Amino acid sequence: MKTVFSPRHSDHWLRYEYSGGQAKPCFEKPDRVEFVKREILNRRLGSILLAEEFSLDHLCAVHDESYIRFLQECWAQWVKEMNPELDAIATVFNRQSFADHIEPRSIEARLGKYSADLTAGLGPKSWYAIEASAHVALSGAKQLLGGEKAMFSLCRPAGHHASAALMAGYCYVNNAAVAAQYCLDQGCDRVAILDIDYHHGNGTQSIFYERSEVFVASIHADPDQEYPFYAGRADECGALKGLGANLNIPLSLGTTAWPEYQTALQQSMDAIASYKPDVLIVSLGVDTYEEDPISHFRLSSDDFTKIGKQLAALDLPSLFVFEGGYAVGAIGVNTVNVLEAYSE
Ligand code: SP5
Ligand code: ZN
Repeated sequence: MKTVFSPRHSDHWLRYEYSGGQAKPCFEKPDRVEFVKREILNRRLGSILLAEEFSLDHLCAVHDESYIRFLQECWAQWVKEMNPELDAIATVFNRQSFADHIEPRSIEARLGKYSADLTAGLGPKSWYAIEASAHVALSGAKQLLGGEKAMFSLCRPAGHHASAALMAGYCYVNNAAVAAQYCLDQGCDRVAILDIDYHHGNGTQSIFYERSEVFVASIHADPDQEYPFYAGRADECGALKGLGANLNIPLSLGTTAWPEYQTALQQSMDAIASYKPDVLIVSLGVDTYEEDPISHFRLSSDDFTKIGKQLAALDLPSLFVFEGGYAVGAIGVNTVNVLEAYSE
């Protein structure tokens, strides 16, 4: 299978991430995708293509225009009003609705309007990486619709925590959602998204929650115990026209190993098969790995091979979009283990 990549990912890096009341070195760092790329070359998974350029309209098809404008303008305004030596990050949040219709003037207020947490800041050139990551996803979708059986979009930054007008959890533009909407715009009737990142794909869920043309399934750590905490429960099934088109399978932290995971995977695949999508988009995070530094599932490297084999049995045109995974030593092996089932 072919991979799409953009070297522009390295334009995005932050000085710190905040958790447990502390500023720490970032788990989400540029190395991550370089390790994956190296493993793709070593194992000869297939050729690596550079992302094509696409119009911003494809991003605005799932995100508010004002939010995309904010992402583009943020750094320049941060430099004028705040400290150019530090990451642009929110310190105040809009949790009341009085100002919802207002585009705030100050960068502090804009950051707060468009952030859900402290783990999505922006650096000097972050926007270029964010835009390129969406282009990586769009290029993969374009190749898929052009007749490829399966594609891998090696996106960074990740996307699945980003909703229509909120950045969160290392995510800015929802790459999988942008790709799904592109497939619909190009003539697909139904798209399924399967999110197998350790964390619930709350951004993806929220974008498609009231729509029937995109079925969203997610297998993830129980939000009673894990980020993103405020979404991902089994009783969230979609609303209005989207009722029945959202499936959450939360699993317990600490105890989830292959037997439990395999059952959940099969359950999500059965639901996807009966939805009969034209294409499948897999939000592929490998932070379900037993040695992941911020996660608590117990999948081994061999288990990722089993995931790939099981998914391939769906026999759907499939676009893999890269999301999380922070055990950099094994991130390449685990990712390629999933994808290998699709190599010719
Ligand atoms: C794309 C993706 O995987 N985003 C994940 C965002 C997770 N953010 C919350 C992380 C909380 C980490 N707690 C760390 C405890 C380390 N001992
Ligand atoms: Zn994750």
